Amino acid sequence: LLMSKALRDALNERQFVLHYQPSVSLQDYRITGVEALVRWVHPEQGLIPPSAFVPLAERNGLIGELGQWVFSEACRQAAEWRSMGLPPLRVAVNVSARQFNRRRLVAELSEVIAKSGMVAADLHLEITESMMMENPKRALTTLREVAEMGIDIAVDDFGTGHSSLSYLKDFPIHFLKIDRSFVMGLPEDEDALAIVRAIVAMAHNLNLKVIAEGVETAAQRDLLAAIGCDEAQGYFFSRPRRADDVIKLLRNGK
Ligand code: G
Ligand code: G
Ligand code: MN
Ligand code: NA
Repeated sequence: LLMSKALRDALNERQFVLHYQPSVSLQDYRITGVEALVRWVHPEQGLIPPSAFVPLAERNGLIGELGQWVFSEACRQAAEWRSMGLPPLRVAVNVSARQFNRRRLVAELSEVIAKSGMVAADLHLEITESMMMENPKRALTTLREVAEMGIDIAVDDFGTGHSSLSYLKDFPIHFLKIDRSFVMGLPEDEDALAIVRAIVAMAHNLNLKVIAEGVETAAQRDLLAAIGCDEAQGYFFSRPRRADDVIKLLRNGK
């Protein structure tokens, strides 16, 4: 309850910041985009990670307002990067289950995009398999509306949910993000490698692109590139960083 009140106050006082983790092409190692990750800038405790407050915000209903702030800040930042004449950079935003089920999601998104002046195609949404499976009919309608706005959709933590694969052919999905748990065991773990290979082959047959998450070593990067995985993200390339540090990375061209 105390924490709920603190989070309520934090929203009123806008005590949040987005950090951005780059993803790179495995063909030329250029930066393709960034994933926005929210942090709570607590006046006494400093930076608090999303794992410590996003689940709470889901439970107490503050996720709508928090998610709305994340959208508007990510879009504002995307428009700013565009205006600086940087190479096109997509900004991926995580959407949580309760936020995804809000009836106002699509209306809020178009409002935020219009207000920011950003290019809708620069925005990606990351959703999970379980979010699509909870109410597939409704999810399909929502995702179609989102895709019609020009926003690409990525399936986050792919391979960890309990879901059928049939949604992959019916839903407007553009990217699969291979969960870190599969990448972690590479290159030694032959079973993990078999799964990663299968995901990449299936995705490409369905015309989807694949992003490997949690890449921490050059050996993992090289193996994923050899398999034909399209993009990678992880500490090997960069930790999540502040917006001004993203600029530095882009200007250095790596
Ligand atoms: O940055 P970190 O490693 O602590 O992120 C942990 C989790 O928090 C990830 O699963 C990520 O999807 C989630 N997360 C980060 N930012 C946001 C956000 O803005 N909205 C939602 N719903 N989840 C987020
Ligand atoms: O669930 P989601 O994929 O949105 O979570 C992203 C989270 O993964 C972030 O909290 C981010 O800090 C973390 N992360 C990103 N890259 C790596 C990595 O290379 N290794 C580990 N252990 N965590 C990572
Ligand atoms: Mn994510
Ligand atoms: Na993920």
